[in-house]
Amino acid sequence: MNKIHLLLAISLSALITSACSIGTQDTAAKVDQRSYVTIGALIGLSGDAAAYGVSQKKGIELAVKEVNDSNYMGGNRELRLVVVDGGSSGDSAAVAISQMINDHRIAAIIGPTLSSQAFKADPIAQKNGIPVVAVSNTVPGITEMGDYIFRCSLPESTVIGGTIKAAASQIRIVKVAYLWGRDDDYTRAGYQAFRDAVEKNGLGVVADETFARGDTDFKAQLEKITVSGPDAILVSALAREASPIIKQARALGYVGLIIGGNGFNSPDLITQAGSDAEGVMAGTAWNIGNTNPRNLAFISAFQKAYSVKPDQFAAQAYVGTWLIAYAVRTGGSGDPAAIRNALADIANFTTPLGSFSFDGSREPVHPSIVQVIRNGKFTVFNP
Ligand code: 1QQ
Repeated sequence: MNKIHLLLAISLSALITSACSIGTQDTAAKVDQRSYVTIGALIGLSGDAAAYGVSQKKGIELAVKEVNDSNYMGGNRELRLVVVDGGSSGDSAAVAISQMINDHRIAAIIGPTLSSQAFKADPIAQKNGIPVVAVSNTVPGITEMGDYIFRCSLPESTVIGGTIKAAASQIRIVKVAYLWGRDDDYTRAGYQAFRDAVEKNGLGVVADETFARGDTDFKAQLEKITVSGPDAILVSALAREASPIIKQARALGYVGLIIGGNGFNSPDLITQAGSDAEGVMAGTAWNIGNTNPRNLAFISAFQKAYSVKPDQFAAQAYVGTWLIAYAVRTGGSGDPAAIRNALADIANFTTPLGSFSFDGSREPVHPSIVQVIRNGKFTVFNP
């Protein structure tokens, strides 16, 4: 090697070394720029909430994978998911959210599953300036907890209002009986929503009975209700209590209508109540039969990933995750405050729930649906 060649070789190797070190610095710089946007999923994977939470987890994981595979957020940003079991009580959710916020640099939170948990957990996120997208909280007052709290789950009053209107005008029910859980925020709000809708539609009330979370025997209340001769029993219950209520009502010989709300929308209800669930009505934010192309794409991807059909809770959790990704993309940042501001601006975003917007109070705007269980499936009520 002559002198010139030697010099060339040395400078070439120096160039390569410096290019490599630029590469290393570059990668480090990207990490510093929060190229990972960490989402905390606080969902109920144990206890009463598991009838919804297990499905929510699937919806969230599918959305995260799709967002990352398509580099949807741009700028080398990727979603990183932290899933935490919030249990089924308010206290367990509060502990879980604090731990999640302490242990990770969380940019946004999805959950918690039950409204009774949200009332304990969300103020902690609000205080820490981390946006929350509720994907199954339907009780009034959720978004009023603060300007960082959003929900993509339709309030119970919306879905129940539509269901009672349909039952009154199409099935011509006249007299109703209430059976509701007295110790849970969701079941109490559902009872209130039923009462408002009953009054609005001019229906009569022949019985009003309650139960507690965890009860398994509802015969005493159902006997009083059946003797009073209602055209419909309006049940405000989580899935765990709803299934035995339906079975025990039928066992007592009640053949009339049974109507529920969001709490009924778990496939567990159909599995557990079996043929007794036939004809049960429930309002919903989503139905598997909706043929909008975005919904069809979601259903097909979900079935491919998990070999089971999605339910309302999977659909809403999937949408909640996409809303956060969309907010990162449109806001151009993975910082909590920027995500919060971009979420607030979301309008007419195409989702499996239909065209989705947040109103000025961070509440969801999209159509609600009335369902009836036919041949073991939630189908759209179409009299
Ligand atoms: C709430 C609900 C439950 C039925 C959802 C899982 O709507 O707690 O608000």
